[in-house]
Amino acid sequence: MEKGLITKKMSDKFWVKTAQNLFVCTAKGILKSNGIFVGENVEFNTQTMNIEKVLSRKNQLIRPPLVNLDQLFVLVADKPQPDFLMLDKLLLFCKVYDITPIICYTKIDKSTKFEQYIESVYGKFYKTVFVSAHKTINLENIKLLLKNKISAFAGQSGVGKSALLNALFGNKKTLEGMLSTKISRGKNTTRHCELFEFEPNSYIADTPGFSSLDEKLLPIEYWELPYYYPDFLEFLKNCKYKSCTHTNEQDCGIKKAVESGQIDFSRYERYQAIYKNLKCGSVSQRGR
Ligand SMILES: Nc1nc2c(ncn2[C@@H]2O[C@H](COP(=O)(O)OP(=O)(O)OP(=O)(O)O)[C@@H](O)[C@H]2O)c(=O)[nH]1
Ligand SMILES: [Mg+2]
Ligand SMILES: [Zn+2]
Repeated sequence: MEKGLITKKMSDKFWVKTAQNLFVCTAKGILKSNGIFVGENVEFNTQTMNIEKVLSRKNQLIRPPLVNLDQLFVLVADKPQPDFLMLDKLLLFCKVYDITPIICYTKIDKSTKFEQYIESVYGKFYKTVFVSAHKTINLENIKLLLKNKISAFAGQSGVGKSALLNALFGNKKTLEGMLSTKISRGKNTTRHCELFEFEPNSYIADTPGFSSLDEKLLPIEYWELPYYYPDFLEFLKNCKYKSCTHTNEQDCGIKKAVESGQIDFSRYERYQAIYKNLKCGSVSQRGR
């Protein structure tokens, strides 16, 4: 039996990387039906090439479908127009699953319309990097952040994930898509997640773009939501009620911070939307 890391999955085949080699394995029975994902640590039989055991996971994302991530680079750009609700959801998933998020503003060779917004709303609480794949701006910073970690690039289709990976590691690791000028949306060129080992113990995954992410999949209760907002924390003590949900209550520290401009109004609106969605689908709400 040997231990390895799943770096790629295609139909029912798994690419398993060991310290020395790369093997193509299969899986059977319950292991297969429970799902084995890219990023998984496994034990496999070197005679039969069968995966026998999946070791315990540090975390598991559904979108992108990856396990054991250390870091997630959430890409935004001027085009396609940023989906800040998606950004907030990805930051929330990272917080819940203990993955370090990095907001990566790319294509800065073109324009940086939202730079000020990102810096003022997120800059104090999340790491941000401003890069260009085409003009190789600030790529060295990203390389340093990637060292000895399992990381992934995530974000809307066409935001530039594959381009960034190609710019970082040359030799056209993945296919960069054409951005349709009419709708400013990328063609979905990346279809699966795959981990590239660019130096020993340093892995990066390109991921397919997606347009929705369901917060109801998170293993949290709706009332826990504010605690996953680092920008809310210092204001919670100003709420009159301990169980304040920061939605309809009077005398709410979060709402006051929104009124005084210390919390961004649209970020708060997005919090409300996520809160409502979590509440209507929550486990306790369904009476368990
Ligand atoms: N000007 C400029 N354009 C870029 C940059 N990075 C990517 N693009 C363009 O943006 C478009 C989409 O890039 P991709 O890298 O394919 O986007 P993606 O995020 O991988 O898209 P999916 O695989 O569909 O999820 C392409 O036309 C790229 O040439 C950049 O740094 N500057
Ligand atoms: Mg891509
Ligand atoms: Zn409150």
